[in-house]
Amino acid sequence: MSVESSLVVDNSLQSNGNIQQTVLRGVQTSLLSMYIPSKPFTCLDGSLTIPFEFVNDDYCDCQDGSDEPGTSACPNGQFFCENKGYFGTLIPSHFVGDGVCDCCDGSDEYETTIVCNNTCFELAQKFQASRDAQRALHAAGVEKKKQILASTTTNKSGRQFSQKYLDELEQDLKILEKELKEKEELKRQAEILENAAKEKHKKLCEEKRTMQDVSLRNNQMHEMFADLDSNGDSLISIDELQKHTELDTNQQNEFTIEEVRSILGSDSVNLNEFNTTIFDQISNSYRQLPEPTRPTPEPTPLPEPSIDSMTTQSPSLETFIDEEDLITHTRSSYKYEDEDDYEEDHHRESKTLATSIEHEKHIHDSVAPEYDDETKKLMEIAEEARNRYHEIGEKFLSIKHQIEDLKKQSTVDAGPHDEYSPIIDQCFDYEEREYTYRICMFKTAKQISKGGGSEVIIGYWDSWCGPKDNKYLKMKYSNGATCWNGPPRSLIVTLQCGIEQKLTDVREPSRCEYTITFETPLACDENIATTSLHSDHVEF
Ligand code: MAN
Repeated sequence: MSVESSLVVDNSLQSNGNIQQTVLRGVQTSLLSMYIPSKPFTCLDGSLTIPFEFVNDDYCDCQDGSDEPGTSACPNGQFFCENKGYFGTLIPSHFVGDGVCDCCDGSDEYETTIVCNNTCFELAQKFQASRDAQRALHAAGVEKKKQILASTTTNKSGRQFSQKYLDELEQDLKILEKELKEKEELKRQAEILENAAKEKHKKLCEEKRTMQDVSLRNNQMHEMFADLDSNGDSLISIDELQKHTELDTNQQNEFTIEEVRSILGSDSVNLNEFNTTIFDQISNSYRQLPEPTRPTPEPTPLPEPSIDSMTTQSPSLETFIDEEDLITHTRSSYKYEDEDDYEEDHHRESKTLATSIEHEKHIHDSVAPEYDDETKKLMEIAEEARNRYHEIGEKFLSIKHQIEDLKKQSTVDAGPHDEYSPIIDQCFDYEEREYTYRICMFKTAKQISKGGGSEVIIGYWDSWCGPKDNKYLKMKYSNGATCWNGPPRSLIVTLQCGIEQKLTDVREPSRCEYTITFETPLACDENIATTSLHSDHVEF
């Protein structure tokens, strides 16, 4: 029946603007066959059979309230508004005769003096208008949806082409994997040569250093011996050593002959004995006596061992150490120009030979060895091999991730006709006063604070969660960041047909449980777009 025809009201049934019915008032059309005035009435739950006069007599006989559909006698009764010309509706029967017009045809207020205007026609017109608007929206949206889906099929990242594209990527990956293995092998070989050369160089440096240390000690030892041997007879005697009171371990008493002898081990020692038994024992505490009358040469600054001296530019180990040089350097390291300086700088002057050796060693140790040309070349080759390996490695990983993403996409349930596939991984923002809400479809939903810029995950893609008959109406994002003293955050996105793709109307109806609407042409329905094209009127 069309809206217009169904709105025709039988005036013969009206009095005071309200519909007058007696026996069958409030009975749903589909149940009329159960109410036959010539027969006893059986409660609809089958619990009791009563004379038909008991129906709508304003006394509740049936437990299910079915004997009083047209009065408010049963607390659980239901009154059927026929609403001719619009949709019939059920209202609780205690609304009947309560002075409020609940049915658009006014049938619930038949007993009262209240005049209910029949608004069913008006409602039907509004419904029709909104239905038409919906139809137009869905029609336009469906066109847009077709365009989006068409452009997606020509887009390689779309799911329609994903299998073909996936095959291509997997082929590329295989080639890259092979290449990566080759580069890895080249790198491995280059690194073997590089490490061997570096190791060789390191050993050479260590040998040089050891020889240098030995030579340095030898020079110090000779120098100290010469210094102690004041009479030049190539022997250090007790009286010569006794002048060095700094060697007296017991500083309270004088440095006795016995104490000196116990250091020397005899009355005198030659160079060899001094070297093997005395030098190391006294070098820590030994200090040179001031030499006021001896003219001192200009102090030559102790040169830092140059990097060159550590490399193979020096032709051989033998020529690497210039002993003469070392003697000059060490001598000058603890000689000053005059005595005043000595007094003044005694503290500094009293630097021991041992510290001097340690200092030299330290300098050697802190100088990074410069590699010889051959090692440098091998290092360059290895570095190049590493770079090539990493270059291919990065390409390999990028393709691998693309494949993983595509595979993941292909397992996403993107709607009954795969219509939501174009928005997989696409992100949409909703700007609100305090936060930006960002939903990356089938992935994550975030709440981004505008003040501090901190991001809170309000849910990860979970599932479709619309009603049973329209599962694809709503999306669920769950397991977001846990609310303080509350549940993990979650979001329900309701999809709605719209011409533009946009998020609207974010809410937090319960703490940390968010809702938002996503308007998209992809949610537009061809069936709705064409429903009333076949008929200009909605049947009520
Ligand atoms: C933040 C936001 C709000 C949420 C509270 C809960 O302020 O995520 O949406 O209600 O935390 O503490």
